Parts: sequence; structure tokens; C-alpha cells
Amino acid sequence: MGRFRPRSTAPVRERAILVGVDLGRSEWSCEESLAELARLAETDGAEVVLTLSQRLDAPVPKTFIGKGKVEELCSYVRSLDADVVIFDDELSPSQQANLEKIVGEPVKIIDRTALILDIFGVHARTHEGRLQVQLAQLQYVLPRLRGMWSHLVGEQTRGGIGSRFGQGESQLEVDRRLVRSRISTLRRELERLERRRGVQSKARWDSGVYRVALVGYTNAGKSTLLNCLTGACVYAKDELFATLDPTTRALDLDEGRKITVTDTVGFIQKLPTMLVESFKSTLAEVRAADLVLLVVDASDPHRELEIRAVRSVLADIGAEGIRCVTVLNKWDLVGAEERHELMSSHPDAVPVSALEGTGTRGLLYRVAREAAEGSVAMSVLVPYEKGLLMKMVHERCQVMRETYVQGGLLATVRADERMARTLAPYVVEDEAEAEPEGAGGPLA
Ligand SMILES: Nc1nc2c(ncn2[C@@H]2O[C@H](COP(=O)(O)OP(=O)(O)OP(=O)(O)O)[C@@H](O)[C@H]2O)c(=O)[nH]1
Ligand SMILES: [Mg+2]
Repeated sequence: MGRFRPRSTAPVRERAILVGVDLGRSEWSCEESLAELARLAETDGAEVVLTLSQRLDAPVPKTFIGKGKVEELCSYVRSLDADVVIFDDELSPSQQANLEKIVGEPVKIIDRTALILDIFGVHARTHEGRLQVQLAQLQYVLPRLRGMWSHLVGEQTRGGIGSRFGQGESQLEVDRRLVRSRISTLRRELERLERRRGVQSKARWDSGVYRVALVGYTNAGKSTLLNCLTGACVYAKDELFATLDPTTRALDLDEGRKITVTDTVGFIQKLPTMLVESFKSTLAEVRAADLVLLVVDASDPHRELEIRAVRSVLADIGAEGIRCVTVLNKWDLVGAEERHELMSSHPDAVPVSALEGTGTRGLLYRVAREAAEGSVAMSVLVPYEKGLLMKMVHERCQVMRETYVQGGLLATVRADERMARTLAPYVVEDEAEAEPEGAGGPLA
């Protein structure tokens, strides 16, 4: 029997029970992880009515949680009239099916991964983003098809969390073979888009622009920072995974050098591996960056755990070798004492408030310094017919002196490693010594 729900134009929020198991293996305590799960559930439109947890040495193979806990869960599901039970850890397909059988229809049993995939499905806006999410969702669905099949029979209209997979396809029509073939089609399409993105990205490389990627835990303020630095108007909101699709904007540093800043999908602890795999073309934007700005919500009590979670994803995607500057965002929310603590534990970090626009001058100065780091002074003579190269000299290098002579553009520049290699054939002797003192100094 369903609970009485008053007629209203507002969508009915699903009532969710969260379940966590403390296996004593994670840096996050069970409560912290469940609090985050609650935010994820709320982002996905659910109302959390209860949180249950259990301390176990190892998950129970059949039902993940112990027998007594399952009974407790069943009675809460009934007394609280819950629609969905969300486990904080990934359930195996058979655990999920067993639990659904015990708890009984029409209550859905899902896990953190399904919840995140659902949020991604709702938030994906571009064609590529949608394809990436669809791929991850189908990979999740594939081993669970039987379980989903059985509970979907006679239950075609059930909606809500975990049931928006398949993006409009009738789920009853979906069988393993179809899902597999859809997965390969999606992979092919994504590879095609990735090649195109690769070409665009190479074009950006060729134009010699220094690339900065904003990375960080979800909700750290990456999009707000992009907006604040570049005047972009990307979607920024107090919700998890507001951004899925990367946005790149150009920015001129005071010294005249052009850079691009890319905002992209946020990370989270226990990030589903199939999402990392499906989002590899999006995440390639991060890998291709010259500099990573690791944006941290400095006001979050879990900031250190979040930094570690972000670093671990960076390592997973092969981006750990990229130069990285920590940005302590939401500085406006940090008290004086904590500011002091934070600056002593992160002496190299840059504090900013993307919302108030404070500290960004210091941040851009730091970016300019990073861009100049490892750069070399050189004098080059670029022939007039090398128009693109001349453009690159102006955009990518710090030009200290330039004159147009008979043979082309004669310039003394500071170039980063990549540019120095490109310009090597055009180097002329002696001019570098003429570099003025203090070049590459502060922007402020
Ligand atoms: N007080 C304060 N709030 C901020 C600051 N920067 C961002 N916020 C708020 O934090 C919330 C999240 O900001 P976003 O820019 O959407 O965060 P994000 O890192 O892009 O998040 P995802 O795209 O969801 O991963 C928004 O409500 C912002 O207004 C800041 O410096 N100070
Ligand atoms: Mg964002």
C-alpha cells in the first residue's frame, strides 16, 4: 500500500534509506561516506528518510550486510514506506538481486555507482557527454540484466533513481546481445569523437597556447573559478556533478601570453571505474594540460581526504606527472585561525574566493610563473613566410624584444620546453644575452 501523497505539481521525491558498511578499510569513516551519499541522493531528487550502518570484517557474500541487518532494513522499509534503498558500496549483481528478492517489490535496491550514473545521466548536456554516460550505464547494466529483467516484468512504468538507464529505450526490449552491440556502437562513436577532439587539441597545441586544467572534488568551485577568471557563463551550482562536459575558455595574462583554462567533471571518492573509463576522452583534456589547478573547497572539513581522492583519480588517468598547483577556494568561508593552519599545511597553495573574485590576481601571477618555469631565453629569426610560427611566438612566448628585419621577425623570447623545441631551427646566436634584467617578473 502506498503512502498518501497530496496532489501537487512538484515532482514526488523518492524516499530513500541509505545503508553503509564499515569495513575499516577506507580513510573515510562510514558516517562521512554516508553523509556524502546523502548529498548524492538529494542531488538526484530523493529524500533520505533513514541511514543504517553496520560494522563488518568482510561483506556477507549473499546480501552484503548480515542477516539481522537485512531484517532490520525490511522492517524500516515498511514502516517508513521507502521507495529505494541505496548502498554506499558497490553491490555485486547477485547481492543486488538477492536483496531485491528479500526486501520485495516495488522497492529498488541500488548502490552508489548506480546513483552516480543516474546523476550523470540527468546532468549530461552535450552529445559526447550523453554517449559517455550511456556507455557507463550500459556497462553497469550488462551483468545485472537478469535481475533488472525479472523486476521489470509487469513493472514498466516505474521511474526514478536507477531506472533512467537506457535513455529512452524500452528496457524490456533490451537483452544482453543488444546491450553488447550498443556498447560497441557507443565505443566506436566515442572513439570517433575522441579523434576529432584529439585534432582540436593538437590544433590548440600547435597554436602554442599554455593549457591549464581545473580539477577537483565535485562542488569545490571549479566552474565558479572558470567564470571568475575568464568571464565565462558556465553552470555552477551547489549540487554534486553540476558539470560533466568540459568547457575551455581563453585568457590573456598581463604579460601578453595567451592561456586556455578548462573546467571539467569533478571527482569523488569511490568514483565508479566504468565512469573513469567512459569519460576517458573528457579526461584526456586534463592529461593534455600543461598545468593542473587542483581546486579545493578549503571550508570543507573533509578537504584533506578530498585532495587525496583527487590525486588518486589523477594517477588513475595518467595525469599525476603534470605540474600541479593547489588552489584553496571558498577562502571567504574559512576563519582566521583555520586560514593560518591551512597555509602552514599547504605553504605552496594559493587561497582564493572564486565567488567574491578575491585572490585571483595572485593565482594568475602564479600561473604565469609556472608557465615561465623551465622556460629558456632564446633569440630567433622567424622568416616572414612562417606566419603561424610568428603567431605562436606572440601567443606562447614571453617576448622581451622584437624587431622586423629583412629576413623576418627577430625576437628575444622566453619559451617553454615545447616552444623551445619548435623554435630550435630558427635560433640566432648572441641575442639572448641582450635579455633585460627581471624579465618574467610579477604581473601584479
Ligand atoms: N562561499 C563561496 N562559495 C563558493 C565559492 N566558489 C564556489 N562556491 C559555491 O560552491 C558551489 C559549487 O560551485 P561550482 O563552481 O558549481 O563547483 P564545481 O567544482 O564546478 O562542482 P561540480 O561541477 O558539481 O563538480 C556553488 O554554489 C558556488 O556558488 C567561493 O569561493 N566561496
Ligand atoms: Mg562544475
